Amino acid sequence: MRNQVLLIGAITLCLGACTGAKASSVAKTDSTAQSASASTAAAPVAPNVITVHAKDFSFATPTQIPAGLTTINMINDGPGLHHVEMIRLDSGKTITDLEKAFALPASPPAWAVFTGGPNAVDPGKTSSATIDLLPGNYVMICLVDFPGGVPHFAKGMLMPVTVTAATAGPPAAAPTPDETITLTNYAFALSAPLTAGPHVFEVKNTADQPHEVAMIKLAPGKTAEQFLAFMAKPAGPPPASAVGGITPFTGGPTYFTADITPGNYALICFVPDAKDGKPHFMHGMTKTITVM
Ligand SMILES: [Cu+2]
Repeated sequence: MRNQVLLIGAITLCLGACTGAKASSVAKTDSTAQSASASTAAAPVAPNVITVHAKDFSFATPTQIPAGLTTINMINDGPGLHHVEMIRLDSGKTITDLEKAFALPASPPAWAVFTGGPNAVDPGKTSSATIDLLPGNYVMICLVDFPGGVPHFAKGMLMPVTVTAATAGPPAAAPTPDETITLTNYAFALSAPLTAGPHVFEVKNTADQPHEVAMIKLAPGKTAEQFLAFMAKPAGPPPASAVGGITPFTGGPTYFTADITPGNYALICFVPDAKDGKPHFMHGMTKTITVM
């Protein structure tokens, strides 16, 4: 139980601008606690933490990450909306192969494994997600195509990242969620009504294709439909702010944190459908939630 408290502490710390120094001091505290009780089994440790800066149109990121559960804190340096998607390249495929595949109208090939990451937040904010990284070659990519319809990876937001063998020691324990979101074709199901306050969300995708959670806080009186209309054709002030979530992935679980305040939220999936290429929100994959 005490370790769970420590883990939640680490995640709460990282909701703000989490630095590598903070992360390593958390890890140190944890390993000191372990050696103090050497007679007990190795205690689980917090996930590895990395910090990524995103801006128009590049990422500043560590290019080598040890395998295992990893909390990615993405700081959006703006001025646009950005997110982090980690795509694992299997079958010896390269970043050039991925760029070629994305240039075709077809769905992404099976060797491009979508593993998620922190979803879009407004400029100046931090989005935090925890995902499990296997050793291999990954591409960190921004699929956001707002404004103008050209995906940001085509403007430079793609970076090769090598996930190396896990570091020695006990494996990291998963964050302790207080809410589970289950993704299906084409719906979001919440395990409990959403309440105000900081939350750790667990997200499971039980479908046969990638889905995402784009979490949006609607401006007073605005609807998810008005937000989607704005995304298609921006005019006037944005009717919502982006507050994070998890980028497209299969399987899971993945985790993200968000501080929820009273008002209306929308969960939206923008992933193009595997069968007809239409974004999943056009298949009904939006959910509006009122938080008292
Ligand atoms: Cu971007």
